[in-house]
Amino acid sequence: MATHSGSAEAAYGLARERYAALGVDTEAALSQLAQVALSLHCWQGDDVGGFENPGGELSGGIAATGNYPGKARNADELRSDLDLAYRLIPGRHRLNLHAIYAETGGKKVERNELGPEHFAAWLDWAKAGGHGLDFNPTCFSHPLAADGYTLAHRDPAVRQFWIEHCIACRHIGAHFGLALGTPCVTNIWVPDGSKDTPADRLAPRQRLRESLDQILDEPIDPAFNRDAVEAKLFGLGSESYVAGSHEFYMGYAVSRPGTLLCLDAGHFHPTEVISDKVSAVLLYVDELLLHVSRGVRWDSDHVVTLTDELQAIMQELVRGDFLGRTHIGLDFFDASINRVAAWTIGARNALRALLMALLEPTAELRAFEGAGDNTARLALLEELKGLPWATIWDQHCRRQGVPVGMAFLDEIRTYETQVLASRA
Ligand code: RNT
Ligand code: ZN
Repeated sequence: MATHSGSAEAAYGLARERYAALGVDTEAALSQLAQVALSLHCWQGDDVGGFENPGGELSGGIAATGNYPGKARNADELRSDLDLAYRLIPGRHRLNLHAIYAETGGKKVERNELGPEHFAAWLDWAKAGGHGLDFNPTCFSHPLAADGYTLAHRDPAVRQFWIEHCIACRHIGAHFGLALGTPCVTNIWVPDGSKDTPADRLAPRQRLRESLDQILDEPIDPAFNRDAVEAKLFGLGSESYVAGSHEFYMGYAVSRPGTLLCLDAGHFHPTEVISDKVSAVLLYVDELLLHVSRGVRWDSDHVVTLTDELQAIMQELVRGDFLGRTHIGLDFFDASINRVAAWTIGARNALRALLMALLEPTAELRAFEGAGDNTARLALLEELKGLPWATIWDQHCRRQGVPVGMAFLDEIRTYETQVLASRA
């Protein structure tokens, strides 16, 4: 054991020297990394089911495919699964809740009547575990969302219901922010769109704008709650038109100061990347919410892997000094693998990519670029990919008291046998 940790320390020492030779301080990178809180999405734990209507159908143009055993059936099981994921992810992280994860004690509570009391157990749990909370109205999987429209619906009564739901959610968010001493980001995403070519692309957008204005009318102290809006390109059943497109929400957030723009990595054309949008958008909005996800063909919700784009996103946040203006959330739902592993693998990858970015000699790269030496810029960027960043990552895991390397999977396997296997 002593020899093992001795050799780990020695490996770290050598890796640290390699980086020091490039002018990179690995200790500074590790302390910065330790301060970044990811917002883990609760909905990976139960395939976006929620507890409002057990066994209810997921709608809104999103789908979780797979039937891996052990899905959480209630909030206690979901919290237990989350606790394990947090024990396997270095650092202290937030939880991103959806309104359908309310606990109403078996009583039917309409979504426009939800209040902080329906999230009391989540709040206690967050306090005990040191997790900040973020929140989302659930404008799908509901009879009043069955025809694919909510805030942009042509029926004013349907619109009103969803407006009231979103207002209730902002209040719940503010309650979380006040209670936990860290602002809650409440993110509005609506599925509104149409399968086939609409004759009127304008009217639903006008209605969506009007609904959002009503929702955001009441000022709330940003120390407690911050509002974000999330665009999408298309979904299942909204292939031809989505009212809340990128241009729609970009314009909305810019024209309504204080509104955060949410960029979901899976909500653009397949070759369009959000890494290139960060520096453009942050010229015009104060803060960003990211839904770090991975699109594969038509689907946008695969577990985050260590792709070029994930690295590019994190590089942009570090190079632009944008970490203080960016809330990093994860958004994927894969029901074909162990769900705790999905969270753990995705979150660890996001942090690994962030570490790689923090280990970059940005000043030197910019000096090459400034001098017009693009040859050296390319050479150094490629050299960096082979540097021992994984050794620095292992050191981070050790210091943060989480498993190093594949050892995290052993803990998940044990949990699978002892806990998940008994869930019907
Ligand atoms: C859907 C959006 C949205 C959802 C969650 C469940 O396409 O990405 O963020 O994933 O609200
Ligand atoms: Zn999203």
